[in-house]
Amino acid sequence: MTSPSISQRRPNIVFVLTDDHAAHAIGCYGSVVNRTPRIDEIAEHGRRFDSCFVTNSLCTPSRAAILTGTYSHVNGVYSLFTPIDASQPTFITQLRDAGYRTAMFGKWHMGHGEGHDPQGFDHWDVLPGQGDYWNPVFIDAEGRRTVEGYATDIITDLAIDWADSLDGDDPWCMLVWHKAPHRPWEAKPEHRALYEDPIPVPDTFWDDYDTRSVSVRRTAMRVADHMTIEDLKEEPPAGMSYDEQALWKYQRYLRDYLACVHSVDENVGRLIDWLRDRGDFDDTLLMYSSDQGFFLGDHGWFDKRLMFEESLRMPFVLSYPNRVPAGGPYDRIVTNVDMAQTILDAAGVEAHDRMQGRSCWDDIGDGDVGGGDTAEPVEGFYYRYWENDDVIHKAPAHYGYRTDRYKLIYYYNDGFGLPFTGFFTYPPEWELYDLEADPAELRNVYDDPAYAEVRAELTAAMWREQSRVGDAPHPSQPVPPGCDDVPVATMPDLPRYRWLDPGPMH
Ligand SMILES: [Ca+2]
Repeated sequence: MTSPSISQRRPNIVFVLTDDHAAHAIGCYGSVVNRTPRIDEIAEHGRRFDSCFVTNSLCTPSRAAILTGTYSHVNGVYSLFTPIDASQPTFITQLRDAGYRTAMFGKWHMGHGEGHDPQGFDHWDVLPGQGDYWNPVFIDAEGRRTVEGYATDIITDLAIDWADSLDGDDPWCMLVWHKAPHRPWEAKPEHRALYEDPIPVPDTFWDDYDTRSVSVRRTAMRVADHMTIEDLKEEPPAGMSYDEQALWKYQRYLRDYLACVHSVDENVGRLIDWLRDRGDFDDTLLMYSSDQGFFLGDHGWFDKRLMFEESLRMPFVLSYPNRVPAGGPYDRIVTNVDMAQTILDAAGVEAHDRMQGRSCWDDIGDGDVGGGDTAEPVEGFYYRYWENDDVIHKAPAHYGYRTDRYKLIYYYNDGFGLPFTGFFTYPPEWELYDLEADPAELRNVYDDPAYAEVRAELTAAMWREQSRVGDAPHPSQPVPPGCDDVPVATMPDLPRYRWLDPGPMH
């Protein structure tokens, strides 16, 4: 890797990450339910990633993957209940070692206390756990305090105040990581009023799950059946049929969700305006993403966790006008594991040897800063959701492999005793989707003889990719034909329920 020339100023970096913001609730991704002019503005001046995916569709594990540039089985953050060992190398520690000043504001959600609080930051100021929308408590190195106001505004205020307080020319990087638009979607009243009109209902809202696995049918993430009074804020009106009530809940859910997004968009606009006022917009790497996607009534669901597109796809837009020519959508597959190395490459800073991703900087930057070799596009990526059958969402543990056209999923339905997983195991099941013939993923073709060859190829490709990233297959999965020579990783030493194993994690 070559170093940047001395005349090139290293970029300041602003990374805005939201929680559960689906790409299909962003204007530039073609949303039919809302508009987000300020997030779109980043894409207009830079690039929009159309095939950015999460490798474990859950908040805490995705954050750990983004920071460390590694998969869950390497960073040890499998679920919501496996706090991070915050001493791991991250893109933040790499930047700091290279002279960057670093800060973190907002939602951390990877554990608190010794060993789990943020590390590698000159300054951090975060919400405890999920945090509150209104008058939230913040934790910093000094302790806890309550800040009056609305979380999305406050997080932006804290970030701007910190950067404005810096003297000198050394570059800086700040993470502006919002709680919004996470459940329970407590919006500002004036924003809620913007979404009172009936919101379009997704075509798949009444999905009957025909041909889909029992594993998927068991999930407790249906708008009609599993939204709580805290989500809905009030009981549905009396006298409604089941279907009418489902639609009422959908409207209520989307109204509040989109109103929370509205505040996010406004605050992204505040950051853009602030950067422009400082004369720094063209020379700043400004990124917007979310820790995963979200079901917005698609397949009748809310929440995430599954490999279906709405949950799997991450919105990701970035601008850096002095180095990234504004271009069309970037179509190649990238994942949250790739973000750390892409950021480091943009800054001309070496990645840590342990990082498992690939930088796509040479595809989008002007080539003068990073200097790595342009990477060949990957054929597919590996995914694994570990939090099996938790008591609330009942989502199955599974792994899978997605290419541009196909998606193979193996539901192994086993929690290994990981904290907060269910105690039951269920028979393994497979799903296979042809995204070209069936973009809505309504037809599982795993048992369709017409797909036998595709199925065999994908099963082998997944086995190889799982091996390449060092993860272990579930013992129930047979070795695919032709894969006898592929090395199989051993299972990592998993954290378990405290009473099952009082050992390493707690
Ligand atoms: Ca999330």
